[in-house]
Amino acid sequence: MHDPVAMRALHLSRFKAEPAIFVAPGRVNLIGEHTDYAEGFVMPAAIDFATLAGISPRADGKVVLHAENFSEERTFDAADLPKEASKHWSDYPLGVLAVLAGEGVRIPGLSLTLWGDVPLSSGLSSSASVEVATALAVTSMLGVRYTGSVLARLCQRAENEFVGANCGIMDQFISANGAEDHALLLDCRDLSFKLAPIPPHVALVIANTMVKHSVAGGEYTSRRAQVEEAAAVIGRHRPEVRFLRDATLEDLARWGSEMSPNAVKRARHVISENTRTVAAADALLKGDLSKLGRLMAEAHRSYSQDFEASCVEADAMVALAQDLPGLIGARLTGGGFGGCTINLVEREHAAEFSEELGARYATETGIVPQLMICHASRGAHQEGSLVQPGGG
Ligand code: GAF
Repeated sequence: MHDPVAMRALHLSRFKAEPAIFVAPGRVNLIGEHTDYAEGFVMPAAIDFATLAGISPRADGKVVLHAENFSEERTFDAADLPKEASKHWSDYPLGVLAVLAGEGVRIPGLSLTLWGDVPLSSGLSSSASVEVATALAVTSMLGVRYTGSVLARLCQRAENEFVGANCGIMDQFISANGAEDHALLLDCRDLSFKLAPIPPHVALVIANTMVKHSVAGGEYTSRRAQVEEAAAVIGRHRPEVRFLRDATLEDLARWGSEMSPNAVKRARHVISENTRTVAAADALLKGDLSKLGRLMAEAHRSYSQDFEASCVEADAMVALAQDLPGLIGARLTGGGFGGCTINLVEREHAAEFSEELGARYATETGIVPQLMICHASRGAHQEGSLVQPGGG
């Protein structure tokens, strides 16, 4: 688990300066996959795993970035920061600095230590947590205060415009705005959201298939293109439809023949997933956990069969969980093609569930998975402070 005392000691010994420390969590998405860039709904929760950023000003005009996870330091001139990514971990903090600079923020000399325990390439948004931790650290040092929504947009732009990954808003938004013990139903059109409490007897059991996931990969991009193709075809007939958020299954039945077969399947997933996500939030708010579990099962089927974003290992992880004690619902979470499944599990069974699922998965696939029993945690904040960037 992340340790602010260790972060302080690390930054002090490396930079001989007292850091202010910021925390930004990773996330797990309960339901609502590949709907964010279709201006639809998602329902993620922030998790216990996070990136910590220690920051202090420097008088020499340098920006020094140290990533403890990679035991590596990079130094730049604050007045002449890179304008392009170099496929290196520093792209994420540099992307944030580039976007802030583009917004007219003058980037001063600073030392930034980054350390995180969000498993990398696992679909738990380690990149978003680095971006949000960096953005909050830098803006706080400068005395600039952004709302959580603005901070999230800036970080999404860092990823889209600098890193070059065409992601939506979900990951950065939940990292900035997560709330302890709550899932967050986000309307990705206007960034309005509703918090839904996760009952104390429910644990979030995250099961890492150990199959590497990346949003920078071609599959994420091609799925997004197919979703956009479907929206464009429907929009030719109903110009008010610019995103699949506004399309219906009837639209798809009428005009699907004008699309590629893949676009039809991807659209069927996105349109039905939007409906499921809103229904899932309603079920959670009403305490109807069996309905929530059924919706998660449907969501996984749709993600696997229509969106074709699952993989053999993730399908196995979901199937193997089905008859284990305490399971409420299981599905592949995040951008797809590997990564983790999310299992909502009765807390009293969570330890036994995790152990048994891990053993079954190892026997079936020959891969030793990582099982994490998590709870929904608060979004980005300064260590020791109760204040969050806040919604709006
Ligand atoms: C990744 C992206 F970064 C998100 O924006 C979202 O599209 C998700 O995949 C799929 O729901 O995490």
